[in-house]
Amino acid sequence: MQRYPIGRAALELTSGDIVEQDVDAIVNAANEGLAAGGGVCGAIFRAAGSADLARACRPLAPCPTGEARLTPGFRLRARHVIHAVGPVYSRRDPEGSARLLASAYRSSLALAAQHGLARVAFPSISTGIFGYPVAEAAPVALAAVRDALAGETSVTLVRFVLWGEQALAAYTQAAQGMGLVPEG
Ligand code: AR6
Repeated sequence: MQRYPIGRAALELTSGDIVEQDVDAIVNAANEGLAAGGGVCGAIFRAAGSADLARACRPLAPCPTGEARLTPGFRLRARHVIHAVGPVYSRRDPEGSARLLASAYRSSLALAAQHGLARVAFPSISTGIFGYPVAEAAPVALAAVRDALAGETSVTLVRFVLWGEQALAAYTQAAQGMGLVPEG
């Protein structure tokens, strides 16, 4: 696990399963319909209780790409789930994809701040079923988080919980590339 101070907050990069995180909110890599899907979304629905989470999501849909919605966490350790919709990666429009991906992270952290939440865990949004290359997504994700943590916010911890060592390596390299210096 790597920990980077940013203003009065911290950014952590770790590998593991986001479903198990004991934080105020875990972020779901959602779809615009806020329906149960595969990947991290399927795992979150199963662990929270699919029927409860689906019932909470229904009135909040649709959630346009780049936006986020908050629900309770039900049976999860986390009290809340922030459902963020990243883009399906477009090879023809990587800049547009990056704008929407940054917006998904920004919207998630704005929602966390609106609700006074302190500790938020993210997966690597869009880099599974939505096909965003992780090496391209990592610097976009980290820059959006760094900018949000540098502003006025209740959020004191953002933890990326990455699925596998390859994703962790991509995010660690992106953090280095941005000049973030790990603690200790
Ligand atoms: N904990 C942390 N990360 C995980 C976990 C987990 N338990 N499981 C998978 N990942 P994806 P997307 C990683 O496909 O690309 C769904 O059907 C995974 O390795 O979950 O944003 C939704 O409903 C990858 O790096 O999300 C949408 O329709 C990352 O999480 C669509 O898929 C994101 O992969 C969203 O696709």
